[in-house]
Parts: sequence; C-alpha cells; structure tokens
Amino acid sequence: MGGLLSYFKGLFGAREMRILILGLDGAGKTTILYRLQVGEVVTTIPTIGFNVEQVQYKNLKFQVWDLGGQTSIRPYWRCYYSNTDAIIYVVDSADKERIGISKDELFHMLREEELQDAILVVLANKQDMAGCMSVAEVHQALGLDALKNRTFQIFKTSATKGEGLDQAMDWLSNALQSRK
Ligand code: G3D
Ligand code: MG
Repeated sequence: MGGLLSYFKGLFGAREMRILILGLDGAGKTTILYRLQVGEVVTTIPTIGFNVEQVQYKNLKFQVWDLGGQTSIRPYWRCYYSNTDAIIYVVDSADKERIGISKDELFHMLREEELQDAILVVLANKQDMAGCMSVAEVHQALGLDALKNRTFQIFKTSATKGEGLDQAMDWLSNALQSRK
C-alpha cells in the first residue's frame, strides 16, 4: 500500500467509504489521485459525457471529475453524490481569474441534499507557484467563513512536490474515523 493511503488504514474493513475529489479542471485532482498510489486509476465516461476517474482500495473508493464548464451535464453529477463520506475540493491557488468560479461551484455542490453530511477538505494547491494566493487568501476568496454545520478544514498543498498532502489526509482519516 502506497504512502498517503496508509493514513486511512484505520478505516479498512469498515463499510464502503466514498470520497470525491472535485474542483475546476487544471486544479491538480488527477495528480493527487495518482499520489495516493492505490494501484490502477480507471477512467470511465458515462453516456452523458464527462470523465470520472476512480480508484478503489479495499473499501475506500475515490472518484474524481472536473466541475465547471458545461452546465447541461450538472444534473448527472448527482448520480455520484449518494453515500459520499468526504469531499476533497482542490483549488489552483495560482488561478486568481477563476477562483470566483471555483467558489460558485463549491457552494452549488454543497447545497446538494446528498452531500449535507460530507466532510469537506479544501486543498489550496499549487503553493509552489510564484505569486499564488496564500491559504488565508484562498479561504477568503472561497468565502469559507460562510460554511455552517460542516466538518471542514483547509490545507496548503503542492501536489507535484507532494507537500501538504500528508497533513490533509491524516486530518481527513481522523475525521472519518470519529464518525465511523
Ligand atoms: P485536474 O485533474 O484537476 O484537471 P491535473 O488537474 O492533476 O491534471 O493538473 C493540471 C496541471 O497542473 C498539470 O500540469 C499538473 O502537473 C499541474 N499541477 C498539479 N498540481 C500542481 C502543483 O501543486 N504545483 C504545480 N506547479 N503544478 C501542479 P500539466 O503541465 O501536465 O498540464
Ligand atoms: Mg484531471
């Protein structure tokens, strides 16, 4: 079992746990999925036409797709929301132009009935890039102070350098275990 996933070992054997990794295209989601090192990433394209990447290790299932863009397919995302235990929301901290869109997508998604109990981890990714927003600036730009009744934490990461992901996954694993 690879590096990051070892944080989740206390969850193995429990019921199936579903974790969604979401965010705008280019945020770093696929990079993070591969960093989990859980064997093969399987990409499926549902008939409605968006890519869903998935890895499963024991009872842990991670699913990834891009938010934003085409609004016509948005209703179909719902097919994937049920029984979601956690959302890892990935933000490109260097993309100041689209941070507003990222915020809108996040809050749109959090309104879904099926996601009311999901734990939220926000990753302010690409912290290695010059001139990027700090974690405090990302927090502010996403309007995270408005979150209510949500188990939530934000972390700064660099997915390509592998920095910050340990802390985030450690926190998430603990949050999931305290709910098990
Ligand atoms: P997505 O799956 O959310 O669409 P990807 O995003 O994981 O495909 O990443 C998009 C691009 O950003 C990739 O570069 C990837 O290497 C890069 N990237 C991801 N995370 C980081 C990071 O923390 N820092 C930096 N500097 N780059 C990152 P390419 O060039 O392959 O398009
Ligand atoms: Mg991707």
